[in-house]
Amino acid sequence: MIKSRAAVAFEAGKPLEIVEVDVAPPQRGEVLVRIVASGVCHTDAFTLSGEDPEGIFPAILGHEGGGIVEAVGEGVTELAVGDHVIPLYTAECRVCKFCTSGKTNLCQSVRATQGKGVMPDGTSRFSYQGKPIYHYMGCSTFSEYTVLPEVSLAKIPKDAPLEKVCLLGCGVTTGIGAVLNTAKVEEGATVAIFGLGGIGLAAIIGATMAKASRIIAIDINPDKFAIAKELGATEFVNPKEHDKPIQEVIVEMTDGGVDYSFECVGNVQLMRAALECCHKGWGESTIIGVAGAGQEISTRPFQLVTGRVWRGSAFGGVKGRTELPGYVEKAQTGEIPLDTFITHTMGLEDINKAFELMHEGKSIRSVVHF
Ligand code: NAD
Ligand code: AHE
Ligand code: ZN
Repeated sequence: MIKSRAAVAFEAGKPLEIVEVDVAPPQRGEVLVRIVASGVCHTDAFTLSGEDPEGIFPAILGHEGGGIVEAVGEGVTELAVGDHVIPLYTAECRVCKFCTSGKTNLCQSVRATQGKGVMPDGTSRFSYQGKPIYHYMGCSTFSEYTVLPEVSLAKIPKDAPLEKVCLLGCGVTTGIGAVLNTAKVEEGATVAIFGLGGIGLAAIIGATMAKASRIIAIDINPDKFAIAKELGATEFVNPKEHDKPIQEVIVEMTDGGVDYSFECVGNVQLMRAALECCHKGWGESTIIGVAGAGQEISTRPFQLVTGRVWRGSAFGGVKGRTELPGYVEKAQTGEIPLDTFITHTMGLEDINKAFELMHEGKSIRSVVHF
């Protein structure tokens, strides 16, 4: 057992508490990682709110981290002590039906136990005062030390700054990947992006990489427009400034609708608007936002009958172990400007401030340093 400073979510809706937890050694196929830094994603706040059907407490949240391998369990073959890694909430085992399908990044090798807050053997490596603390999304990066299956770690070059490339563990990769891998936006296409947090802004980068002709950035918080513009958005829409439904506004702006839209908020009404602002006959809408328990999407089936397509994207369709090193390289060359996303940094003791800043709409990404 080792001691680790961690921010524990003891109960839904309560601030995290910084305590010293016990971390058991990595078992067969597992790796102990020292987390150097972790971004705070809206999904952490979503689960903490109690809205996540898979939310389980007490747990150590966090899934956007960067760290260094501290120890490896028996049978670990591709990672060694000292390797730099990014934890993956979407594992990549390379042998399951999903990994070998060539159709999805949704590896299922550890997904069932991950969703129950435990390691593949059904137990937790974390405990506090002798009682188990659950893992979260297979990552638990709000802890100085965490344990993950080897298949849930992408090895990255040692010269990549972990306090920046940690953002590739979720938000930035998700937004870019949704545009390039899931929607496969092509040169000249028109794009609407709903929600300009870490995910939506990264989707703007993806649309810029794809050479979209118009990138319409939509948010109810106009403070987000400046960064959206810096990243390549060409038009800006605040739904609060319009009386008519936002899908009608976008359809009018684009002679019948956009080629591609992305919902990056997690609001089911907005998901409908994002679909319905797509062009008849070919427009495609990708849901990235995560909606709470019991929420459902709806639209007239006629929207689909007349050629619009509704799809979703998890981790941008990216296979983490294979593809994340390429994203890290793009960050290293400046093609993915991670600095633009990091609006705040703080020590673990101030992690609750990161949630406050997010809820107040003041941050894009807060990065917690250990
Ligand atoms: P964020 O809080 O940083 O940003 C959300 C943005 O949406 C804010 O700028 C906010 O002002 C804006 N917004 C809120 N209501 C709006 C409305 N009605 N119309 C327009 N804009 C509105 O969040 P984030 O970290 O960027 O995450 C966004 C969503 O993506 C969350 O639901 C998160 O859980 C989800 N997510 C999904 C994946 C995935 O793999 N599918 C990965 C990461 C995050
Ligand atoms: N646990 C929730 C769903 C949460 C969800 O949709 N998670 C996204 C990643 S959000 C990252 O910030 C995802 O990739 N899901 C795919 C998966 O396998 O979890 C629920 O509704 O139960
Ligand atoms: Zn996330």
